[in-house]
Amino acid sequence: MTEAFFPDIPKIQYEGPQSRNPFAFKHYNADEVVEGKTMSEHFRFSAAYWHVMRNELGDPFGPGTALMPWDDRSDSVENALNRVDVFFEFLEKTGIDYYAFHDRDVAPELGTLSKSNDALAQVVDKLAAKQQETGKQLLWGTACLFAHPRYAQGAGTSPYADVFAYAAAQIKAAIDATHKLGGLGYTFWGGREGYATLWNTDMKRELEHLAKLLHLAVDYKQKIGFEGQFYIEPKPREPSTHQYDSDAAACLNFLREFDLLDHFKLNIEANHATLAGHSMYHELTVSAAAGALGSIDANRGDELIGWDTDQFPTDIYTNTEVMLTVLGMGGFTTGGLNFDAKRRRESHEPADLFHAHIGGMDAFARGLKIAAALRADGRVEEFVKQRYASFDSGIGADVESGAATLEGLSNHALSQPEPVIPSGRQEMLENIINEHL
Ligand code: XUL
Ligand code: CO
Repeated sequence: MTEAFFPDIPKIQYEGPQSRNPFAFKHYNADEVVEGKTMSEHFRFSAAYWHVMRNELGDPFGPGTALMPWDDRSDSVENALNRVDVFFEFLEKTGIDYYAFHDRDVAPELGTLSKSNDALAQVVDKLAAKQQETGKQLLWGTACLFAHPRYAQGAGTSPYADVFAYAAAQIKAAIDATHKLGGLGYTFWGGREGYATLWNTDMKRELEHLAKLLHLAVDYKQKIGFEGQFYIEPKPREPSTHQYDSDAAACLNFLREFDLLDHFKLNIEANHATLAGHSMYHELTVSAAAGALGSIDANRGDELIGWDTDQFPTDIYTNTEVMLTVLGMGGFTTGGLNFDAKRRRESHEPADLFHAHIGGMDAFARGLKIAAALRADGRVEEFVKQRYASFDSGIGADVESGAATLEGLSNHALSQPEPVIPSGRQEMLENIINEHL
């Protein structure tokens, strides 16, 4: 394979915690076995095409700063095809096995839908060839239904039927592309599926339309025999004032209300969780409890900034919670850890792409090791088990089995002294976590 684009960057190798080489892993050791699986099997790391290849690092106050010497900044298909070589060199050198894309990341939006579809098909052929050559896999594909001005008032929730149809057309082409590439999943993130003001919005109709669009996608998926997992990705706002897929609980309720729960799992993103006023751990726990945790967009926010900063997931405490949840559900099936994360605007050199992903992978390796150590230690798990032990027998078991009645519980309470409850021991448990950090 050509290695023309990052000439100064070596293939990143594991050198261990003592290494001071910035282009080496200190903790991520792809083949190291933890709880019976290699690290690379646990994480299923994925790189986001939109951040690695297309994010120029602009912000609302200034243009992009990213140096991309391989990119002529044109909308030509040639430029798009050339980016594929750059991206696969990046995947090879970082040892990341999966990737994710939006249709418009990999191929340009051209003057007409049919030209855009043709461009996408050409790039997909090249992606297929590169996958074949390298063994890399598509974690999920998606359609960008939020950037073009036609979607300014929504895609599936647009008040305008022709916009709804355009969104459906883009989803069809993006599912076709994902199917052709053997994608393991397909994600729906509704950046504009929400509202700016209720004064111009028929919420009930918009929600029904969104559900209709997802049903149409499910029907199409079944028709063409695409077996990848559908995901819905919660986020409360930005760009919309309010997004309907606001958090995991809202998504689950929406899916249940519209009879979609069998066809979707959730793709949970850390910075979206915090924007929703939740911790990542909360969102993962809600999803996992519903048997609906499918995949993860790995990143983090900034405590001092109230928007979606999409920083690399370097917080070891959060990564420990993530990996505890993933290990607890028996690992990913179709999903993985997709770095939906971008460099800071100041980190504009190509080398920074490597530092960023190395940091995320190392920080997750530490999270995994700590999570595995906590599970082997067992004290936290045992504490939680004991905390609920009164439901294992007697009146508690009757509650869980459905044998209890309100009168029976009343008689039980009347016959007992005032309940004395033990401590929740939060600080002691936090101390145990810190013992392993
Ligand atoms: C936006 C976001 C998206 C989705 C895919 O905040 O997370 O990039 O992951 O559309
Ligand atoms: Co995301």
